[in-house]
Amino acid sequence: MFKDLTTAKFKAGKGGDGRVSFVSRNARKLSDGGVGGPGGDFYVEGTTNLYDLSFIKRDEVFKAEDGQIGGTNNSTGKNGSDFTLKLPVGTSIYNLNGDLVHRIEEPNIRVKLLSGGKGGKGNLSFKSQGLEALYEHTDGDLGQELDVRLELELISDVIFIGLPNAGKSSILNEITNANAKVASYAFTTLIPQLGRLDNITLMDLPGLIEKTFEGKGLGTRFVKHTKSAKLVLHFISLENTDLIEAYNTIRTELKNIDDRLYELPEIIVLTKTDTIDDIQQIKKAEDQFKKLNKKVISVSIADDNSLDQLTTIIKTFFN
Ligand SMILES: Nc1nc2c(ncn2[C@@H]2O[C@H](COP(=O)(O)OP(=O)(O)O)[C@@H](O)[C@H]2O)c(=O)[nH]1
Ligand SMILES: [Mg+2]
Repeated sequence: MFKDLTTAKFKAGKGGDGRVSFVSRNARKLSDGGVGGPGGDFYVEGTTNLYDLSFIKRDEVFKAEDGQIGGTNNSTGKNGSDFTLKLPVGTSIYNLNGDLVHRIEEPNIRVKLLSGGKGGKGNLSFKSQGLEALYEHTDGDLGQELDVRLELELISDVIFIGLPNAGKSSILNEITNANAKVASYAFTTLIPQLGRLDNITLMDLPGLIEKTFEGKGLGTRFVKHTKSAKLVLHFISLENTDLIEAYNTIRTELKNIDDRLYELPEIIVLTKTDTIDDIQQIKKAEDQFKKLNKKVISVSIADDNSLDQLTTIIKTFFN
């Protein structure tokens, strides 16, 4: 199940404790315990390979490694390894007071959130304090910790809308690297599908429109994931007998869901041209929308040329 909200605990590593140890020299016992290794730091990094937060269990603990205890012969304990948590681009990290700690805006940039604890002092560090300090040492400091609430708002440039079966998932799969489920059972899932076309992110949001048609009223739950979108592709299957009616049905629905989405520039994508024998009929269909001053293109997943034209139109919009 798609998850865009969760809680977790982030921890940097504890510093290793200082060592108490001795070396015998000329019948004298000398302190030689080293300092503990520093605890690992805690980082976060954005990735475009994750599309939701379902990989995080509620209150899951993510932790950098602790430093190790100091060694003999004044050697420092081993460092704890750093930990990097990868999060989908668009994730905001809040503390439990609700203050924003960090927002993941871009992929592949590592940001340190929490520092590991310093290592404790070994007994060698207390040498100058005389015999009574022979067994002195300090424990390593605790690493910084943070209880967080993670909230994801997906980043997308283009939103796909249309009635179920219009061909949205099929086209997303054809023109991007996405692997969306095709066929009518797909609208039983509520997982937003994203695909990349160069550096443009396309999003098919089953549930935005389709679920409202199922009477589940889930449309608005997904609106927050459309905030960054700049273009709507409106898919209409040429199998519809009344294309304008199909168009208006979705437009009315969209206006109810979100004004901003409704006002975005829109391109009409008439799908499944391969089901129409008469080319004139396709032209007529396009003309109906051109008369409404709409940008329109006809495609079929069986016609590579039409898909190339569609990608060109999308890329040109963002140039
Ligand atoms: N003939 C034909 N069928 C298509 C085309 N595109 C999609 N389909 C079929 O239409 C059905 C619904 O497609 P899907 O991509 O799941 O639509 P979605 O509900 O809008 O995501 C599937 O059976 C697809 O195989 C097309 O260009 N031509
Ligand atoms: Mg679909």
